[in-house]
Amino acid sequence: MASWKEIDTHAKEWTKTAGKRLRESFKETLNISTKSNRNDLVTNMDKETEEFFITKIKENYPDHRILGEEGMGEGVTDLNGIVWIIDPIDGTMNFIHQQRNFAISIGIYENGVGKIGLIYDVVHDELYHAVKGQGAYMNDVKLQELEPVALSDMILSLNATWVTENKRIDPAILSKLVKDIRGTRSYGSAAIELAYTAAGRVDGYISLRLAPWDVAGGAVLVEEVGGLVTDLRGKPLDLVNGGSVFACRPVLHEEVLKKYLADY
Ligand code: 2AM
Ligand code: CA
Ligand code: CA
Ligand code: CA
Repeated sequence: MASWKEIDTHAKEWTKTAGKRLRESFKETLNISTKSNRNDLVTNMDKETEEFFITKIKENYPDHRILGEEGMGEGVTDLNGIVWIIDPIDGTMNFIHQQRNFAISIGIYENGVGKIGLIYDVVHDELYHAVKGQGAYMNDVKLQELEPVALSDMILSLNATWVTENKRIDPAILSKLVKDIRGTRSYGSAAIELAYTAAGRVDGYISLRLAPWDVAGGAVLVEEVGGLVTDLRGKPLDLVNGGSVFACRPVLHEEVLKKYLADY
């Protein structure tokens, strides 16, 4: 069996190569189509990037399985064995409209346990990276263990959707939290928001609707620096079906769950 060190080296190398290709694609014309609705976008580069990873993984690790957003891997319905959970471009709307604030996100899991997390902020050339039990890094800089902060000092990454009328949560619940903390930020890429949580640039991240590939890489990063990643009820993430996500510094995670999300 391949060593984790080798898998890790490959994953980093392929991510850098795919990122370079994405930067180069800025000078080409994008082919954009919609998925479930007019704001749910996908481009030829999302598909090309996912295909690139699938080809590399199959060539090198034929027994590994792949769960990717664009569905070019096989239909994965459990996390048995080694599974690469891949979002080729997280933040496609940003990729199209801003040419920044998007990332390649990869989580490599063994029997449901996150072993490697990689989030590559392609335009800033920032590779957030963790191997379980070996620390987390942004490029070559080691990320510090997350310390608790006071709720009144909290900066929360959150999409405004969740404090307006929506199908998933009573907006009163999160607006109360938003009023009590220092401030909110919204980057439009779950992967970047989770990487920022791991790096301590924000203190937490909440979303009511995420897919496995949005969080698989970020969860490994955040947990490696002592943060907590659960759903909004404090339960473990469902990395096959997706759902809500609350990633946060220690202690503060529990406080927010108890004081604000008990009624959710
Ligand atoms: P994407 O760009 O890969 O689609 C935007 O707020 C964040 O939510 C991005 O991480 C985006 O990922 C993700 N997202 C967009 N539509 C989604 C959907 N229908 N279900 C889950 N996540 C979604
Ligand atoms: Ca998408
Ligand atoms: Ca995504
Ligand atoms: Ca995507």
